[in-house]
Amino acid sequence: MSTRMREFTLMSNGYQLSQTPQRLGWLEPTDPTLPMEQLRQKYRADGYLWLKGILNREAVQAFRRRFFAAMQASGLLTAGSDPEEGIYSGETTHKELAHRIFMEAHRWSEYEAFCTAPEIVRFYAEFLGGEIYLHKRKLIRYNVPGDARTTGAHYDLVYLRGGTDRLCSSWIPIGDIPVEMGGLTYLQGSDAWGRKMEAEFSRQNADLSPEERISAYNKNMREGWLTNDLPELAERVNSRWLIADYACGDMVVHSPYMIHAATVNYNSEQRIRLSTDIRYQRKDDAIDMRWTNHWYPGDKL
Ligand SMILES: O=C(O)CCC(=O)C(=O)O
Repeated sequence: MSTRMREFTLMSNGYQLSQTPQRLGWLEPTDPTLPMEQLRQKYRADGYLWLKGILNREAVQAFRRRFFAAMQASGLLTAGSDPEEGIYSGETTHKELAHRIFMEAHRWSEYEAFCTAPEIVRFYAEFLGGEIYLHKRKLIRYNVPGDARTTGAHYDLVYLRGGTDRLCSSWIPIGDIPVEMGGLTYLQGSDAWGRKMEAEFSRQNADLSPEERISAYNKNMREGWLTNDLPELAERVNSRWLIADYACGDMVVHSPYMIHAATVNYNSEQRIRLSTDIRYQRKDDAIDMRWTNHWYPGDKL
């Protein structure tokens, strides 16, 4: 890794990425004001666009404040701390309440407005070149410091096989998420690799029923995960995991074949990592109807 490497532990589901620095690199930022054709070319080549500062930072921060202010009653936050900071108390005293508020947040009009911010809608309308469609199933995620469980390596199409593959995922940090806070990490060059894997899965799934064929949980899949062993995967495909210091106002757009995972939040100030991931596509492309409901635990997607 370059001189930009600094001391940090990078863990994902028990596997240590920082032990294999030769398998790590930095995600490349992109200026969102570049000509659209240039952005499209870069997306096709890399499988992602890390659009720096495309969103209104204050608006994103305001949603962070809104979310944690609502969660405060559950004991998630340190008593007396500023909700906008999202400082973990060390234990959520009212877990059921936390769960209820968390579920509700997915249905807030403020969340809908956040996901349909003018900057996002403008970007996708131009990028996709047609009328756009936002999948109703959207996910908010909060990761408390020290929680060893993180998102395993996967590509999104595994969960979205019932529609077009011309869809884009937006991963949006809600607040700054430096490397130490466990943001997303992308496997360099994996868009091409994901396409090959998906072709292979299609062959394996051919004799299954139509419902089973598109399920991430069928007998040929490991609940959608490719693996939790990120260092081994990078070694196997001779690639690197790209990490980043994400800032509030950024948005990453990734292809449904791009392999990604998350790392553990090791923030020393106990700041909770908050993010959302949402999916846009063109309205005139096939839509996976399983994604037309709000997320709920156990929806098998
Ligand atoms: O935020 C995470 O941990 C996972 C997000 C994700 O998998 C996605 O954006 O597709």
